[in-house]
This record gives sequence, structure tokens and C-alpha cells, in this order.
Amino acid sequence: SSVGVIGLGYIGLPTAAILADHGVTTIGVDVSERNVAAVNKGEVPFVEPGLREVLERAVSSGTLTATTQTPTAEAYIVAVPTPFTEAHAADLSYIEAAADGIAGKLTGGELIILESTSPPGATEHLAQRILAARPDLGAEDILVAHCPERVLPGRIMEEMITNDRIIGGLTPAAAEAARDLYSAFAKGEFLLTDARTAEMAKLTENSFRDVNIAFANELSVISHRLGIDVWELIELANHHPRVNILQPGPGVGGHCIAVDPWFIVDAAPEESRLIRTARETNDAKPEWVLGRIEQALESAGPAPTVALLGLAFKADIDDLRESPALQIAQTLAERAPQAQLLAVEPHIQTLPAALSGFSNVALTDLDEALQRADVVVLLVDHQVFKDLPAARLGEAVLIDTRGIWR
Ligand code: SAJ
Repeated sequence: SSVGVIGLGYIGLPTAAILADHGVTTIGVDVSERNVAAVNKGEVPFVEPGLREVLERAVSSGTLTATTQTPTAEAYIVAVPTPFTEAHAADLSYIEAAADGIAGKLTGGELIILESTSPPGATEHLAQRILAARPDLGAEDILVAHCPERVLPGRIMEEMITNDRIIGGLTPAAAEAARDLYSAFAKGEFLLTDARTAEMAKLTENSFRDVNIAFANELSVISHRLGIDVWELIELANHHPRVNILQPGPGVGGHCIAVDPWFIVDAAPEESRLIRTARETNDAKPEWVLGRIEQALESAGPAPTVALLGLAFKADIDDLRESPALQIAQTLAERAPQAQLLAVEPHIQTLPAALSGFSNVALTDLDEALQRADVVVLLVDHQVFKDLPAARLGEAVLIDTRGIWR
């Protein structure tokens, strides 16, 4: 049997590599010729610990190949992006394009799994789109399921195998077929349900986290006003057996937690008041951090140097998507042309597009940034920053948004 994995990004590529590494003939599909060429050479186009070894093994054993064309296969896994529009609604165009590619290849009896995070109803939409393109097929000729991916970037290779999996079939038969496919490698529990509940479950998990991080971020703003160390406060409160507060930071980034709650708000706007407020609270945090930096700049002389430590959306990855650190760097570059900004991001080699247009921004190494900075802003709790001895921080004004230097 063979599986086509549509989309070779942060989820699709590890999925394809692990499937193939477990002996399943796997064909990866991506619109980017460059990605396809890289994968066929066993190269990973992004940072994910442990992925390269598995990919190399799968490619050299011949079980994994990559192409830009949707192949004929017995099963398909769709792992394409679901970004959101200006109006905070889900953009299903990548899912639709994947559906169109698959539709042309079907002979009947195929399993189609949507893994992309999706608003309620997206799996039905995918099935309807395929059936509209293929009037010769009936609903009973395709097995369609939603199996949301819940692996944590940075720990994907482990979690993809060990996590429990929610499997939502449009029909019970589709759910069972999807379970059989995943049992090739997944060792966690399989939780069978319908597609709509599966879609909502994934959105609910990320909204749970967003709401709880918003609580921590609100506490940090309150604590700052009241002259209280929020990290000590949370540590103390968390000693209570039924309290478990998350960590405040410069905001919430990534392509999941900063996005998924909006899909719930969009689906039920009147009823999603808490979820919306949490999103707005977290989205407002970069602006609050900027205010603190601008305050520090006022007393730092006419041409201050600011070290910005970290640009990624969280620790020890190279992913800049929806990154509050990047947003803070870009806004500061615009608003403080008199300041020289030294961005330190050990996981990337060149300034990202969002910053490359500014003459007052440079990507430097940690040593240079610490030597020259009047103000040091810690934005990401990368291990290299945590390992810094306090003496290295010198005389600069410190703004530690992650509480690692207390
Ligand atoms: N963050 C905080 N404080 C915290 C925890 C996180 O400010 O206490 C920030 C991070 O710095 C980052 C953002 O939140 O900017 C999100 O990071 P994360 O580690 O919480 O989550 P992601 O986006 O890397 O992955 C999440 C995970 N979901 C949950 O933990 C419920 C992962 O399991 C999902 O697979 C992933 O979203 C996804 O793809 O949906």
C-alpha cells in the first residue's frame, strides 16, 4: 500500500519520514520544487531535532520519495497550512487545492485524512469538494477523516509516535481505516470520534493554552504596576495543589496557539467572549513590552544600542511565524530610528525579510551584542541565553520578558 502526504512542512515532512521509516511506501508532495529536491536528497529544510536521521534513512531505503505532483495512492494525508484572513476567518484555499489534486487521482475506496488544523466543518467541505469534482464517485466511495496533529515543535519526532491521537471520521468506517493507517507507527491511544468533534477538540486544546497564557500575561502586567515579581508570584501560587499557572512572556506566537482560537471565535462569535479576550490580551503583550523598551531608551542617550536576544516564537527552534519577538524587533526598528538594534538569533543565518529593510538593524552574535548594548531585551528563552553567567550582562539595562535572569 502507498500513502501520499500532501504538504512537506513542519508536520507533513516528519509524518512522511516516520511513515516511510516504518516500511510504508510514502510519496511526499509539495508545491515548492526546492523543498522537493531537498527532501529527495534527505535534507531537512528547517530545524527539528531528530528529523534528519529518520529522513535520511527513509530516503536512502527508497520508501520515501518527494514530488510536486499528487500521485496515485491508496491513502492521502493532507498537512497543508490553514492561515487566517484579515477578518480572523480560516483560509481553506490550501486544503481546497489539495482536495483538487487528490480528486483527479481517485479510483474509489481511498482513505483521505485531513491533518491540518481546521475550523468546524472543514472536513465535510473537503469531502464535498472532492465529490463535486468527481460526480462519478459517491460519498460511500471515499473514506474521509480528520486527525488533528498535536505534536509540539521541537519534540515532534517523539510526540508523533507517543501522543494519543484523536481520529474523527465522517463515517465510523473512515475512522477505523485512519486508525489502521496510524497504527503503522503511532503508539499512543486512538480516540475515535466524528470529524466535527475532532476539529473542535484540536481548537479547544490550543484555546485552553492561550487562555491560560493570557492569564499569566495579565498577571505580569498587573504585577509590574504593583512592583511585584510575577515569576516569584506564580511560583508561589503554583505550590497550591490545584493551581498550575503558565509562564508570561512577550506575547504568544507560532502558527497554532495564536491562530486556532480565532477559528472558534469565527464559528461562534457571540458565545466566544473569554476566548476572544484571551487572544486580544496575548496580542497586546508585544505593545506593552515595546512601551517598556521605549521607556528605557529615554534615559539611554541620543543614539543607544539595543540588544534583542531571540527572534523565534519560542525557545530552541528557528520558527519565526507569528513571533512576538520579531514583531517587537520590527516595530522598534520603525519607531526608534536613532537606536542601533542588534538582533541575536543563533538559529538563523540571515536577517528575516521583516527586518532586512532597516538600516538600524543588524544580526550579530551574542558576544558583540552584549559588549555594545546599552539596553538588553531578552525575548526568547533559548538555552544559550539561559546559560549566560550574570557577569556577562554587564552594566546594560535589562528587560527580561521571560524571567530567566531573576
Ligand atoms: N508560551 C508562553 N507561556 C507559556 C507557554 C507558551 O508565553 O507558559 C508561548 C510560547 O513562547 C509561544 C507560544 O506560547 O510563543 C506557543 O508555544 P507553545 O509551546 O505553547 O505551543 P506551540 O505553538 O509550539 O504548539 C502548540 C501545542 N499545543 C498545546 O500544547 C495545547 C502543540 O501540542 C500543538 O501540536 C501545536 O500547538 C499545534 O500545532 O497546534
